[in-house]
Formats: sequence, C-alpha cells, structure tokens
Amino acid sequence: MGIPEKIKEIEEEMKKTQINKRTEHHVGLLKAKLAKLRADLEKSTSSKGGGQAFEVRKGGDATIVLIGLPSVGKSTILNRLTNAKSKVAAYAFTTLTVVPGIMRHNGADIQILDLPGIISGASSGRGRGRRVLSVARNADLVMLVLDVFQPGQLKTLLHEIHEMGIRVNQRPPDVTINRANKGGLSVTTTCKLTKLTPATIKGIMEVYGVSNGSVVIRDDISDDQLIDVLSGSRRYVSSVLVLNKVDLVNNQYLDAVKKEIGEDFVPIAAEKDANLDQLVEKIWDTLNFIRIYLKRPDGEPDFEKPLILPAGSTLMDVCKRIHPRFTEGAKYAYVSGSSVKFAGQRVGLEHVAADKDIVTIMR
Ligand SMILES: Nc1nc2c(ncn2[C@@H]2O[C@H](COP(=O)(O)OP(=O)(O)OP(=O)(O)O)[C@@H](O)[C@H]2O)c(=O)[nH]1
Ligand SMILES: [Mg+2]
Repeated sequence: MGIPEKIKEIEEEMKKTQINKRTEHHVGLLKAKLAKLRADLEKSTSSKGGGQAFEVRKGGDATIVLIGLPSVGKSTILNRLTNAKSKVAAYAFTTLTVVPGIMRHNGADIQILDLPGIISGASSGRGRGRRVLSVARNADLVMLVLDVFQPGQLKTLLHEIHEMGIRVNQRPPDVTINRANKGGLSVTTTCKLTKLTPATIKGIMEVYGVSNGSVVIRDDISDDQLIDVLSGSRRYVSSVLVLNKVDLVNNQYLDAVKKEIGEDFVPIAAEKDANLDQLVEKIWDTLNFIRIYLKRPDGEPDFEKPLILPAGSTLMDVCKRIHPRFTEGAKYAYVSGSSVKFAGQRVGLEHVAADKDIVTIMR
C-alpha cells in the first residue's frame, strides 16, 4: 500500500471513531500516524510541482505577511501602511507575486509583504497556495484579512495555515526529547498532564521512531502539541485579525459579525483610511518589541533611531545587537527608565531592559 492509500485508510478510521475518554489513546496514535505519513508524503513530492518558491529578502526589524482570500483588500492595506504600490483591482487574483513595503513606526522598520490571495485547499497546493503560505512560515506576524461580508473565511484561513505547520498565537510547547539506542523511554513531567497519559505519550513517540531515551514535559500539552514537537518543523508566529471594508456596513451588521467571529479583530476600511491607526497599534503591541535609546558616556541619547529588540531582552542582547564583537569588552551599564529604580543606575549586563530605557554601555 502506498502512502496516499495509508493516509486515506487512517482518515476513514478517524471519521468512524468517536472521541471520548475511552478512545483518547487510540485517537492520539491515529493522529500521530497521520501526521507522520503526511510529512513523509510531502517530503517525497515537494521536489515536484508547486512551482518555485517566491523570492523574498527579509528586511527590517520584523516581517509581516498579509494572508487572505482574493479581493479582501490585502494590497490596499499594504499601500496604505507602506510606501509600496501594489496593484489594486476589483477582480480576484490581482496580486500574482510578493510585493514588499516598509512601514516605519516608533523608530522600527517593519517589512510588510503583500501576497496573492489563497483559496480553500491552498495548503495542498491549490492556486499556488503552498508558495504563498511558505512565505508566511518565515514571518514574525501573520495578518489575517477578512472581507466584512465573508467573516466565515476565517475558518478557511486558520485551517490552511495550520496545515502548513504554522501555529498562531501559541508558545512552542516546553518539551525536551533525548533519543537513545536502548533502555526504553522514560517520561518525566513537571506538571499535571490532563490531556495525555504516559501510555499515549509513549505510543505517539514510537510512531516517530523514538522508543528509547527520555522526554521531559513541562506544559500540560495535548496529543497534537506532542506531535508538533516530534515533527520538528512547526513555526510559531503571532497573528492579528483584520476585518476590512467596514465602510460598507452599519453598526448593527458589524455587531452580528462580531458574534460570528467570536474573537478579537480590528475593523478597518483600508480604502477610506479608516481605523488604520488602531491596526498599527495592534501590530506594534503584538510584535512585543522594546525600544532602547543608546547614549554614549559623554553624549545625548539617540531618540531618533532606537534599537528594536524583543521584550525580555537583556543588556547583553543590546550589546550583541550593536555589534557581535561589542560584547567582548562590555562590563556594565548605566540605565535610566522604567527597568531601574533611579536614573543612571549602574547595572550588570544580565539586567533585563524595558521599553524606552536609555542605556550607556561601559567598557
Ligand atoms: N468599500 C471598500 N472597498 C475596498 C476596501 N479595501 C479594498 N477595497 C476594494 O476591494 C477590491 C480588492 O482590493 P485589493 O486590495 O486588490 O484586494 P486583494 O486582497 O489584494 O486581492 P488579490 O490580490 O486579488 O488577492 C478593490 O476593488 C478595492 O478597491 C475598503 O476598505 N472598502
Ligand atoms: Mg492583491
């Protein structure tokens, strides 16, 4: 039996199986087998078809991709937020390739990539969908764009990006796996697991060829999350949901859409420039950056060009960003801002910086 037939067989069996406490173990193993077979199939076919990957050079402090069905207004959004001029038209598949633009905000250069629209089945190759979605795999943030008249498209978008191995707004599960050649598999957990039993963990790991070694689990993970870890190819990115063309509806309609979507979104009318400030703020909050103003010992802080770093960065990270070699002579720092008790406080390089700190590195 070939891989596609095996996949079909397991899919059939999953359809027939009711999911409950009694079948959990069985279903977990089926899911693992299916995920493994799909990955194997992809490996054997990825050389064929699908066409060449889009050429994208990442640039700036972060990369955002616009994902949505055709004609929802992705290119209009790009043109409004950046200096780019992507073609806008009332017919589907206006955009045929990647169009980059740069948005300057709070001293950061944020790259935004406009992409062709995707359709249902994109992750299995429809409409060159895999090429589009593989760009999203390398993004820091995915902007999911919906048309105000088609909020139900959210399900399609989430399904397609999930199928491409992209996990939105999730942390990578805290699981460490060490493989060995003999001695069986030891399972250690540092918290109570409510969704997995040791037997299911072992079974799923065996599907991925891990029968010996150890696994340490520090999160209350599900079977899907364990499979994600074992597959080793998942991408964890944040996302922002946008509802475009709200100029075409009234408040009553919008309230109904809110109920239908059931999660947080930013309502905009890109073409009318409506509510784009709120969208930019949402993007900024989601990227979770801090700005560091550098100050030389004898100079003024540089408020024009802050260093942009992920929240939680230390002063050592600041040094590395200035220059990889800069860490060598760096000894301590003076900091003013919300991460310290008083202005000009002397701290070690392990100090965690905060947004808008003014930092002087001493060597
Ligand atoms: N009323 C209204 N129309 C909009 C808005 N934004 C975009 N449009 C219109 O929607 C149509 C599609 O816009 P595009 O920006 O080309 O959409 P797209 O998502 O890039 O489409 P593809 O490249 O084909 O995937 C155009 O006719 C736009 O003028 C909006 O906020 N309000
Ligand atoms: Mg377009």
